[in-house]
Parts: sequence; C-alpha cells; structure tokens
Amino acid sequence: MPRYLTIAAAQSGPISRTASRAETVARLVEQMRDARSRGAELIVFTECALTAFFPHWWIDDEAELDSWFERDFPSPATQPLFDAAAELGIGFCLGYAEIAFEAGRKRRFNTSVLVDQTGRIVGKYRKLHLPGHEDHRPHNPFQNLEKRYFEVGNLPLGTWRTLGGIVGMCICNDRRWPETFRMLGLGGAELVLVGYNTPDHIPEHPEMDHLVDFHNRLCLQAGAYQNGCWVVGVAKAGTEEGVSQMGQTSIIAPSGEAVAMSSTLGDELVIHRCDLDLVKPYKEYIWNFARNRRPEFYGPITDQADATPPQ
Ligand code: ING
Repeated sequence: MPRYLTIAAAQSGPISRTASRAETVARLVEQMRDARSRGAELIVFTECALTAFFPHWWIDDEAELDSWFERDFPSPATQPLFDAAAELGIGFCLGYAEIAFEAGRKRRFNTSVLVDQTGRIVGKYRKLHLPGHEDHRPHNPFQNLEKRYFEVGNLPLGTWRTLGGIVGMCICNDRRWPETFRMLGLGGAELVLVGYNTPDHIPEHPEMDHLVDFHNRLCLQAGAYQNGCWVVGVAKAGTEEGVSQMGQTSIIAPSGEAVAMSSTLGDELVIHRCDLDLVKPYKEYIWNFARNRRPEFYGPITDQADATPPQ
C-alpha cells in the first residue's frame, strides 16, 4: 500500500544582505502557497533560509552579528510562516541562525526546525559539522566563518514520527559525513531533509571546484541508498553578495536515484509525490541493520599498517 507524501523542495535564490526579515518571510510564504496549490504536504526550505549566508563575510561587531540571528522563533517577523502552515495544512522544514540562552549564557547555533501541518514545531536540530575557519582570510574571495559564528550543535541527529513517516534533518556540511546519514538511518529515518549554502569555488582547494556538483550528488545519493531513505537537498543558489553558489536542489529516492532536480539558480519549487513505502525493500532486505550489520566488529580502530599478518 503506497504511503504517499508530496514534498516541495523550495530552492532559494540569493537573499540580499539588506533584505528585511519581513520581505524574506513573505517570499517564503509565497512559496508555501504555490507549493500547497500544487499538492505539496511538506515544503523544505534551505539552510539559513531567512537571511543571506553571513558566514561568507567578516563581522567583528557583536550587535551586527546578532542581527543575523533569531532570538525568538517564531517571532512577530517569522510568525507568518507558522500561520501559513496551519492555514494551508502544509508542514515545513526551515534552517535559520539561532540565538539561545542556555546554561546561563548566549549561544549561537546553525539550526533547523521541522514543523507539522498544524504549525507546531515537532523537531529541532543544530548543525554538528561546522566547515571553514575562525580566522579572517582577506586574501580569499569570500570567507566561511561558521566556526567563528556558530557553536557545534548540542542536539542529537533526531528522527520524528510526523507527516505519515519518520523524518530526520541535517544541515549542509553534515551531508558530507557518512555518520550523519547512518545515525539518521539507525534512527529509522525514512526521509532526511537537508538545506545547504554551497559555493561553487573552494578557495583553499580550487582543484575541486569542477567537482562541487558531483560531490553534492554523491553525498545525497549515497546517503539515501546506504540507509534506504528519501533525501531532499535544498540549495540557496545563485550569486548572493558576490558568492556564486550551486543549485541542484533535488529529491532522491531510497534507490539513490534523483527523481527530481532544479534547473535554475533562483527561487524554484521541485515537487515530487514520494511513496515512503519505497524504503521497505532497502531497509528490510538490502540494509537490514538488525540482521546484517556487525557493530561488534567495527573497531577498535588500530593502525594495521605495521601489523604482522596472521599466519
Ligand atoms: N557549506 C559548504 C558545504 O559543506 C563546503 C562548505 C563546500 C565544504 C565545499 C566542503 C566543500 O556544502 C556549508 N555551509 O556547510
């Protein structure tokens, strides 16, 4: 019996650093309305979907840095997203920069929330794998200062029963680490939602530039196939404040096949009716974790290079 969930991957074109939250939220709500009118029950926005990707530039004023973050979520500026979810009956996943006051201090995270079709937050995740650097590198055409602006997340790679399935989230660089998808797979994820801001130039390693699109597909498709889950990858695309970013927003089936992909570098909805039960042959036969995995033999990690081979 097919268990369909129609998903809209909402690729975002560039967001100006001068755009107000209200302008950007209105843009996202318009995508929600468009997605719902085309049958979507879930819309997936990208990483840091409310603002330009500010880790691309040096900020040494705390007040300016804080202006890129959400202290309250929802806030009056972002409440329209939740109102639209409840009005239209569409869930959403959204990445944003979060300020939280925990353990008696202000903390900053690169965060993603999962909201159901009633507008209720059902899940939250904070990015674990922070790429880039803490130092200012003025000789680079742009920065990646996530290690400076965000703390490593302090929430698990969770999965939640909602929207008729088991859903997990990760954020951008997380998708490059196989542990991410495996932990979500072990958590039973049938659907993994991931937004990304990925430049098509790597200042430290320009020899990889021509592989940016391939590496994105490799990570998403391998993650889907090796854990028998659907994967929705959503780009902030186009040239944003001088930084050219890849698109390639896509929906990947548990087979690892890309069933839908964007063809622009702007705001674009990529919609597919996903049968969540397509995970079954992979989870129950190809990757039967309970019967076929052997964690008891995965370690300890030792340097076998100089070991004497068994006689
Ligand atoms: N961006 C990039 C990403 O992981 C990156 C950083 C690009 C790392 C290319 C390695 C290679 O897609 C974010 N925001 O993590």
